[in-house]
Amino acid sequence: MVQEATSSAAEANPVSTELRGKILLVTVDNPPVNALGVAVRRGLMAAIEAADANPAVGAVLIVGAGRNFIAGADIREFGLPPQPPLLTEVCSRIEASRKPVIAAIHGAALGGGLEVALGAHYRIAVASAKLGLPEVALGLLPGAGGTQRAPRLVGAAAALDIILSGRHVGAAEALKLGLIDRVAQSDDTLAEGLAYAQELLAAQAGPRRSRDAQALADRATAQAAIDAARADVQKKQRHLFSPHKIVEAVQAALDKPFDEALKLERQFFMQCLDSPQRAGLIHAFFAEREVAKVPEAAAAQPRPFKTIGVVGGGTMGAGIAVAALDAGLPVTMVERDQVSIDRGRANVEKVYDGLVAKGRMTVEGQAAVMARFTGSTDYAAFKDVDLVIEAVFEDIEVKKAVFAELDRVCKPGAVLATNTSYLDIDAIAASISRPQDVIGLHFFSPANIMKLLEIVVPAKVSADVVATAFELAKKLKKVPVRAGVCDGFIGNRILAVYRQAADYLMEDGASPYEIDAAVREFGYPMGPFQVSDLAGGDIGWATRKRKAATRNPAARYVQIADRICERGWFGQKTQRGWYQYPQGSRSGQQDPEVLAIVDAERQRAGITPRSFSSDEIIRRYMAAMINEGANVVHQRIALRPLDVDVTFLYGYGFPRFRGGPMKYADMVGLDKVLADIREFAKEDPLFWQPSPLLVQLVEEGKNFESLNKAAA
Ligand code: 3H9
Repeated sequence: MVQEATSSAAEANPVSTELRGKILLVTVDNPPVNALGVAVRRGLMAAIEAADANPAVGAVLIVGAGRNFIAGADIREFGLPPQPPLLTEVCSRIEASRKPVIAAIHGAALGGGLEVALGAHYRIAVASAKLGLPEVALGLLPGAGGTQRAPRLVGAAAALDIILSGRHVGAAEALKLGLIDRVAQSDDTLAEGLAYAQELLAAQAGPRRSRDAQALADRATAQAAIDAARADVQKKQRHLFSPHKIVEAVQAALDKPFDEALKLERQFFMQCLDSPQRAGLIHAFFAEREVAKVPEAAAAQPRPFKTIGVVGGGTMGAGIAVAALDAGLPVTMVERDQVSIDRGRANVEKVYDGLVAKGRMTVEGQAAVMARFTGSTDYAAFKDVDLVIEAVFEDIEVKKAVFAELDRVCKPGAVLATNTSYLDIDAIAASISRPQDVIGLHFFSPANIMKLLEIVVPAKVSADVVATAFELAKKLKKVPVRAGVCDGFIGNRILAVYRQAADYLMEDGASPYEIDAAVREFGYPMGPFQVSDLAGGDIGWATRKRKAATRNPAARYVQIADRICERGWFGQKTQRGWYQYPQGSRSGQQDPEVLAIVDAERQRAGITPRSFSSDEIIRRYMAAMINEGANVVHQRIALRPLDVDVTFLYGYGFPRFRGGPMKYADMVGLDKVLADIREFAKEDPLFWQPSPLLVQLVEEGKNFESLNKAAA
């Protein structure tokens, strides 16, 4: 056995080679995920050169060390000057090898990782391997031959599906599609890869290049698939840049010789790389991983939890119960009486009934899940439960009464959580004998679907309870964001402010329909007035009434929404709100009577309406959001700007390709945002008070990202 280093700095080389008989074993070992940084690219290039030059080598086997084959290009290198060799050159060099090259895949073979495998001549994968070309999720396209080799191997329709969705393809499906040649019999990737290589050697199978594969031979079928994808992307992904380029790259695979099309793919890749969408999406990728890095999780071990309690069987409580059941946890739900607990159980069951009806769950599966659910009207049912989440009516006295019961029955060390969306958790914690165990877990509705979980950290909570909450989020597959205690925490506090900005815009002259249209054009799925109709106008109305007594009388207050609610127009559920929903339709129609109410309110307030361009609507809407986001960071309600970004990406429909409000602010330029705020302040200095943090950053010539970096 010959251990052969491919560079003089062997210890720094993440690609090692070892001759096993006639097979050159090439191992990529670049933790954590074997990303294809420059050293890996150089190592692979050198390994293939060495194999071609060495007569003792009959075949090459590429494997990944650790948990994955290769997870793709090194995303951290994007935006830096490219270092040779380019990955596309590496893949082409592998493909050009005179010796057969085999990729043996386990774990993730994603993006550039799969492209390396497609550059190889034969592919074997263990059954649990996940293959995919997820570049689209980063605002990119497969830029190392993926848009050319994949269609040639699996056809245009399958390739477009894989590349445009970015989904992970299991080994069995990959085999069926023709993306790989074999699914391994066992999980021993190395042994299986070596055996396959031996077999190929014995059969004298030479290189077999993906560029020569023939799955595009039926041109008419391929063209029809491309046309369908083009139409679909134009309709559904209007705002995005890279999907359109993906379709054109696959078109080139059909129209042009391989080498020419490969060059075009590179050009498209570079255009994507330079787009602000790439910057926004990659920010989102790292931000959603950074949010879980909080001081308490680093300092303390989570408390073990095996059982979950839920107080309240309404929409929220049932959704939380389903989220926990879906994660395999047993759930005990307590309600105040038999009727309520029956309704709570029915609310949980309804979710699974829906899955069964859609064929996504069997009746037996449903029964097995429901066997883990216990309903009770007695708090004593919580006596052995490790973590209880309260989801009762939003009233501090009601919540305190629930916590008094929990304090009485729960075992020492049980985590006691509240799902409140704005109440003072410090006050709830102070009302019982064990404030160190009390934390906020703010789920978003529907709680079994929405990914965001605000973990609200009161003053007296112990670090291990915070660590437990982050562990729970992981178990429930939620994206956790750490928030401090204040009215509305991160998300709802900021929402209240930009929602107000939308109301001011409306009273000053923009129609709710113009505002919604501008916000949709910005990339949101819905505008704020549509969201209000969906959520129910009565919810906001109740909040406004609650806050009326404490509202600053000098602050501007727009009454239009109250006029709408007074008529009982609460949105979709009443078939009328800001829009009309005839016969329960979900797509609203503009309502001239609403416009008349808006007009009457303007007159009452003595306002002469003016027109607003979409651009100005967005500038005001975003300035309000960013400014309050800066306040939230300044007051340490959010640890970092990226926590605000993730909150809005996962809880409020903020367009992911813009990276979140704070990333968007960085891209616009904080000086411009501040200049806007100062301009708007001339009309209403009370509302448009620049955040001290924003002012400070502009003065220091810094951006929000500098704070993310400083915290890392
Ligand atoms: C591409 O390939 C372009 C090419 O077509 C063309 C080029 C010319 N680079 O997710 P985890 C880090 S684009 C750098 O928590 P898991 C991650 O930030 C790429 N770093 O683990 C984290 O760091 P930290 C296409 C990366 O087990 C750590 O690794 N590929 C990369 O839950 C662990 O990650 C993709 O989009 C990377 N490529 O999931 C795949 N990937 O510990 C992206 C991860 O400091 N990656 N990191 O927080 C994934 O989907 C998941 O990471 C994976 C593992 C499924 C692999």
